[in-house]
Amino acid sequence: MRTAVGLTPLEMTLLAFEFTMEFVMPTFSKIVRFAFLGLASTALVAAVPSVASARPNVVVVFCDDLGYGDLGCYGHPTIRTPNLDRMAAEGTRFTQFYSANPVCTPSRYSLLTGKLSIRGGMTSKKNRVLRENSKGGLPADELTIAELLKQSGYRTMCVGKWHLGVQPEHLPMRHGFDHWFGLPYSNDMPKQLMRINTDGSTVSLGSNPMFRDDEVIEHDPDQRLLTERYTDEALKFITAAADAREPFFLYLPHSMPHTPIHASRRFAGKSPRGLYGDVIEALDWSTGEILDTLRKRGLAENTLVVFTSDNGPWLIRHENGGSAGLLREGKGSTWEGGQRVPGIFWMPGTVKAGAVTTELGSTLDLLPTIAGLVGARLPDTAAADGYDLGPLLREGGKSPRKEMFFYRDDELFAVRLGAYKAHFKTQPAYFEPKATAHEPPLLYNLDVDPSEKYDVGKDHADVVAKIAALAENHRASVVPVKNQLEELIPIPAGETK
Ligand SMILES: [Ca+2]
Repeated sequence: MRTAVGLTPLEMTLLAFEFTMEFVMPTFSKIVRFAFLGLASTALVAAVPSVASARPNVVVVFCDDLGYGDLGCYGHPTIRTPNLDRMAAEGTRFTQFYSANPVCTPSRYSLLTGKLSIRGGMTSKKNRVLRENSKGGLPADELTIAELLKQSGYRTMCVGKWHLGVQPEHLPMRHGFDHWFGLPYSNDMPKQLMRINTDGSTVSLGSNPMFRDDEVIEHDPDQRLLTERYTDEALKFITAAADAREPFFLYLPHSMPHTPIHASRRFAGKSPRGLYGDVIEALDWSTGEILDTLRKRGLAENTLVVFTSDNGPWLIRHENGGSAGLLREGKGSTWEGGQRVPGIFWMPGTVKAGAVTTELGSTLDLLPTIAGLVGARLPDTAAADGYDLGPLLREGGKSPRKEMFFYRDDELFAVRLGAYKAHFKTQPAYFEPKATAHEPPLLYNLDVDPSEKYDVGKDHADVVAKIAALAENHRASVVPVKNQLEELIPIPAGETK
């Protein structure tokens, strides 16, 4: 409880005691005075929830198809994002942060496991993402952030879009999450979720099902309310964990701004950017609610919050899709606009405040970074493609990440090393069935030319050779595994919308 002057009763007592010591009893022994203050301070610490010594909480806010250029703090001229701008001002903002893949399913696999999707069979030319009738999904033997933290005694929850498989063994509850509230796949897939029974027969769970834990609780939810419902669930989870004084991990993969986009009455018609702006401003509000709740509960300094996106903007949706800013192309492509996304890290007192880093980072780095933060040991086989960004976040300086591998489905299309990115193959995100091979590869200096306009390969044969060797080494490290995206369950005639 705080008084009108903002002090707790214990702080008032201490102040009164200070006054007595300074002005009423100036001859009182300083030794006795300090002893009393020491005892009183101990009592004060005990009266406030002990956050400094508790294990750090982790919140990952993961937008769907949010582009590099869609936030105020990333230069959008008309979308207002005061909460995310403040989060960036109080934390560290990356200008060269990458999602691990230009489409949903492989990107989500990589965030949770710290591995490129090729290593888990979670990418395919045949189906670029998991379907509502896919047999496969997130393999059981993968270590996810949720499993790591659950093993360390954390409460864990997924709120939002999963998109890592629809069979029971692929859902969040089997991959380290105590609870789940949300949709199993994208909001533009309002189709029959198909399940395989133990006897091999199949059953439909109906169209666009909303789950709570392992149960379908409704169908075709009102998409205007998704962001607010997810936020409500997230705040309830944080509050319950705070009440129980238990460390927690919240994974919040929003359904928005993946099309079809929708905004509630509270946000609709408010943004000069139109409906897309309304949707982003709702996501900004949502993140602000989470940060405010952490502040109010005294958890701000003990909670890492990460805000990022699963891939670049869906440009073929025109005004209903986002912006990659000055980057080339968008979702679905291995040009920078497909994978370079906003990346904001916040943990006051731990993550450097007001920092803007041009160093490289990726969603692949979240698992090792979180393991380092909470002091959990990662098995040698885990997070094969991730780095611990902890020292960079705490102190600034150089990133351990010097390279980035860009996959289109199961093929390595491009590799970045330092400032340079070589494209061995290119293909527009959509409407072009074949890739173009480049020999020698196209080479861009991304520090100088972030829009990938000027091929400088002929002037830098040494860089091209170095990147080609890195690509060869990487390819040799990939062990073939069963593909999870290719097998589909037939949907009975008449059941497909
Ligand atoms: Ca996406």
